[in-house]
Amino acid sequence: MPMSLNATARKLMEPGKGILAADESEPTIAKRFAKINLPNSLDLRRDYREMLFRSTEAMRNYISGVILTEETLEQHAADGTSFRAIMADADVIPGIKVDRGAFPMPGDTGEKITEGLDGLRQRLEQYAKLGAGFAKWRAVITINDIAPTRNNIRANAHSLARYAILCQEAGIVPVVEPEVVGDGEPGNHSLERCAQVTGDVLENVFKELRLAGVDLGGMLLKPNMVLPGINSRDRPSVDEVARRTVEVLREHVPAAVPGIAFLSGGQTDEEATAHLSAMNKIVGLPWPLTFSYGRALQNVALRTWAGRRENFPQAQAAFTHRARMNSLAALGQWTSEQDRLAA
Ligand code: 5MM
Repeated sequence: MPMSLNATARKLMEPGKGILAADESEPTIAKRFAKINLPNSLDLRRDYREMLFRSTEAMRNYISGVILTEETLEQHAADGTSFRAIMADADVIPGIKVDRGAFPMPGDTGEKITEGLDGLRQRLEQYAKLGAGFAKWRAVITINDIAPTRNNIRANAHSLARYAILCQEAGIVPVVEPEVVGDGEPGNHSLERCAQVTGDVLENVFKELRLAGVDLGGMLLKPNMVLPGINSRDRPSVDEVARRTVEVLREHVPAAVPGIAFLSGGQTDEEATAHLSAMNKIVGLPWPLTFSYGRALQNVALRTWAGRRENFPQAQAAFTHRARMNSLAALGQWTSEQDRLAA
């Protein structure tokens, strides 16, 4: 019998585990590869993802699910083993990014609207047959002098709700990702502005999810942390970020949601880990908190791999270290000393 939505969501939130976001679209992976002077070829993309998914220690102990792209969901390692078989072996749930990307919103506010609803019902049926247990859709919310507009927040929240209910109909757990972007331009907003916008966005998202009839017990939320923009003069402490993030979430995220898995959003690896750990030290949280990081899990592994299969062991060690640090953070047990000693 297939697992219930709630059981899948809870398995993704297993204590001490989190989600690996490996769903870089082609333009994004091309950017990541370009930084280490690699072309964006099919073989290199396969090798890179094989290196990650065959990090057996990390996958077995610290990772509950991996967000894949359409390409990777059906891909095989160089020796012909399917990525899905590699994940099944490590008891990791395969997930899939189902949005088609964020495109400029009509008008000139600099905002984006995520596309991909047309044909989504049929695609989800196919993904479910291929074994996807969860699916992710990312909405991008911009902060600038005139944004976010009410129109953009509502449009993105509505799309998230339409995607989420379609996922649940297909027996797939929606991982709802409304990202208030902190590392884009101009990026000079304060921590408080991020808190206010994040609260507003979450309020609208849950309003639309309820209107669409989404079962809140059968979904996960993937939000940004409350942080100042990348070019802001605000320098909040780790504890301040943790406190404000939890305050905003408490105010706007119903306790019925089985878990929250944060995106890293351009934070340094150690910041993303430290913030998560500090949040998990706060007592009486209504939901478990973990990671669903892309860059903050992959940065060092990507550079260490450098496009060479012979570097797999070192790159896998780097990935395993980061995954273990974030596992400790998901339990509220991470320390910077441990991070450095073990590095
Ligand atoms: C891995 O990147 C994901 C896909 O982004 P694009 O569609 O823009 O290529 C992205 O949605 C990611 O899952 C989240 O933003 C979390 O990644 P970070 O790096 O912010 O933790």
